[in-house]
Amino acid sequence: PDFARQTYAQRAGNFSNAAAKQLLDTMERKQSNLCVSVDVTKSSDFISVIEAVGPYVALIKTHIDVLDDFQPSVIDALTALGEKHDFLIFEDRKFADIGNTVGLQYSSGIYKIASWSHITNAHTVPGPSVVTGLASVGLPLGRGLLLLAEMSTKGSLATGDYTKSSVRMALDHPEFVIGFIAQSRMDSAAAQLGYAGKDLLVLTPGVGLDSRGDGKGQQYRTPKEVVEESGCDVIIVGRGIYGDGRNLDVADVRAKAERYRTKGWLAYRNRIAP
Ligand code: BMP
Repeated sequence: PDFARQTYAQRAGNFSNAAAKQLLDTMERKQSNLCVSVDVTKSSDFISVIEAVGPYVALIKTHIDVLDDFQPSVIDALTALGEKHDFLIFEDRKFADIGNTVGLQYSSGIYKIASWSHITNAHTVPGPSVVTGLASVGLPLGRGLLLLAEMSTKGSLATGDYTKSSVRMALDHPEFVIGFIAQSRMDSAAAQLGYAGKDLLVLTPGVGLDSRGDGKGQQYRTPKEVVEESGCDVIIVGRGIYGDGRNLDVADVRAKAERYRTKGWLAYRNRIAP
């Protein structure tokens, strides 16, 4: 099957993992393939941005460790907004250690990521034990994992054989790994590895409509390039929506989220019914 031509609702049936099904169903229900990455350092701004964009997103991505004034109550507020606005939560933790350590980092410490984040991600550099270590914590909770198969940054080393080996790691753990952070669909790599029948999601950062880069290595492509031309499933947008995070203009943040949601959905419609 050509998964890139299926609807998100159809694809929910391709997954056994609860978080993947929930994400695809949410995308279909809200007609949104937008994930907003809320990389601000004040908890009050964090909540303000999420309140503003909540109606337009299927997923909120966090870097919970950049909050200067983190308190566990922020997680309660985030979870409540997720229920109110019908979105899932993705902590962009990029785990990259031995299985025992990543299991502890996922379950414990100040953040207790596994207790609130539906989806998280990992670098594949340690090999398959990073997946099994995280799965031992996340799978009983119905969580899902994304593997970083490619990065958006200039000069990224995650290319070629590294990317292909990351695809193999995902295909070997279909109950917990739901897809990738990547810049394009991984179907041809999967087919080369002899797994043409397995659907995996592609969530893509480095998306912007008004800029091609940030001067610090980030590279931006448009929703059309990412979803329609490269076959990715979810656009991840941060500063394209809230700028540098200073002097937040909530009405403008809302308008930008609406704009990215519209562009992302149009690119998806064009892809499934060209
Ligand atoms: P922005 O749209 O403001 O450039 O933010 C992009 C977000 O996506 C950041 O949170 C960054 O950590 C993340 N990200 C990325 O930009 N490129 C990758 O390859 C992987 C990421 O997780």
